[in-house]
Amino acid sequence: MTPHPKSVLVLNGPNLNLLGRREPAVYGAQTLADVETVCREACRTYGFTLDFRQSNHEGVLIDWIHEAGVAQAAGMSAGVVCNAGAYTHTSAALHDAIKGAAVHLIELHISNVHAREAFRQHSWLSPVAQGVLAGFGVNGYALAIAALAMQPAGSKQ
Ligand code: CA2
Repeated sequence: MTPHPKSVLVLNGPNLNLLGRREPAVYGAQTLADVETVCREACRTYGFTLDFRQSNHEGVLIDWIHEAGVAQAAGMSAGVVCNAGAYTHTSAALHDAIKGAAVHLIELHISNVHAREAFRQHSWLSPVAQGVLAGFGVNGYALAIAALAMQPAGSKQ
């Protein structure tokens, strides 16, 4: 019997709905709809289904991470790709949610946060993420989905 395809949840945090409309020198000209297309293609390549979401609200992102933990425990989710936007640098609550839900989560940034202002160089997510990708533009989302595809089944990495 063919196994049910696993889903990948791609979470986008505050202000990412503005992508492509402001600050193209930092974030490029592609919109969030273009990012969704990049993710959809990558998911098709690896046989995942895509669940693509954006919220400007911390609590909503936390609820979605809890949901992903339940889906992962049921064997239905390959993991989460999360661009938490500026909450990356401020949110102990997101740190606790990722840890509590025990999700495979890849932290993603479009820009190279380490080459920018000092406040962007601390992340509350990195200590509880499986890995971190930054500075590859919107193609970083495809790289993150590839990384989820390469993790061994049942891996706790
Ligand atoms: O590089 C990234 O992907 C960031 O996560 C983007 C966040 C920023 O706070 C992080 O330090 C790095 C900002 C997302 C807001 O995106 C905008 C896009 C266009 C115009 C204004 C904001």
